[in-house]
Amino acid sequence: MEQANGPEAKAEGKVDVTVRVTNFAGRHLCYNKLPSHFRALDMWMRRARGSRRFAVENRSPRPQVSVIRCKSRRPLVLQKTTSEQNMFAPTDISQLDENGFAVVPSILDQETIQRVSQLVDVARAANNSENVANSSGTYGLRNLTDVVPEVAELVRHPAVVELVRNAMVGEPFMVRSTLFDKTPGANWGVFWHQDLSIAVEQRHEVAGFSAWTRKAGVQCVQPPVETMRQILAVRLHLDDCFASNGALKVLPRTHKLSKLTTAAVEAQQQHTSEVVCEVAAGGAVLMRPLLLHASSPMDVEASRRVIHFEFASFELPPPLQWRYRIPTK
Ligand SMILES: O=C(O)CCC(=O)C(=O)O
Repeated sequence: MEQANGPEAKAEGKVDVTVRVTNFAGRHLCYNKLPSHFRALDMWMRRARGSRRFAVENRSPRPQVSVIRCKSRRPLVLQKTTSEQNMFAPTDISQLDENGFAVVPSILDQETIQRVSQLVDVARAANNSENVANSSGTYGLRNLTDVVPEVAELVRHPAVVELVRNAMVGEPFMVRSTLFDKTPGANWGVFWHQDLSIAVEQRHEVAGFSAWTRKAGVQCVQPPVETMRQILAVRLHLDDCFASNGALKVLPRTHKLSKLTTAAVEAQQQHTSEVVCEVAAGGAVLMRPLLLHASSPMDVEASRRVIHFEFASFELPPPLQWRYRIPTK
């Protein structure tokens, strides 16, 4: 692979790789472009090679085509990614409404990733009331823009703005921010669930709004399901994120359902093939909150920092108000 892309490509840290995906009998399934960052690609290929589900062959030098054969009958989990030139094209997220999620590589540049990572790590080390922690340290930060105000700059980052505006109707603003991390000391997983709550300024009894709770001092409530359908989660990755270090897993198209009971969640899990949203540092996963999602503990010693933003472009029924309302411009 290194030879095929030439020393220049490696020096730049980039490769342009097309992967042909076939079933194990060799029948063509699709072509996928893989993440263009060499390290991410390398990790991905190593993982695919190590897996009993895939056979990986490298083919023709330029453009490089790797053939991946899927041994299992379950669909191969590969994100549709695109080249850097057209990564903000609407087609990148064309499946969002149908599948309830989309994976978009290379949204944030290296400098931004490093700066935000440093700020977030400093905040984690401090003892904030927003910290979600165990004895081994902090593995989450709620109300992230309260703790690290600079994170709000990401909401106005041109690539993030373009992405969010392509995905939403109206004038989007950010209504909630959370840091999710996994560490060897806090190696958590979360079972299949939907995100059902929003953060509001103050409690007011309004028809259709129920299950009031306070999280890290912020009033939260479950709005009607139609309200949740209009929200978009944008997860920005500060670390490479693969199945091995606890990437988000989703059950495609389940966002079209309503609020699900535990039994209904289990039934969906039986009948829907999960997709692992693998993405390199700097990439994003877009997700509708009602989509069933989960994540597993890491199999490797790593960290997995994800900034999870939620965006809306509508007001709540008065007198309810959003707790956070950070505009994209
Ligand atoms: O980041 C993860 O792995 C899980 C996040 C999650 O459970 C959520 O967004 O509700």
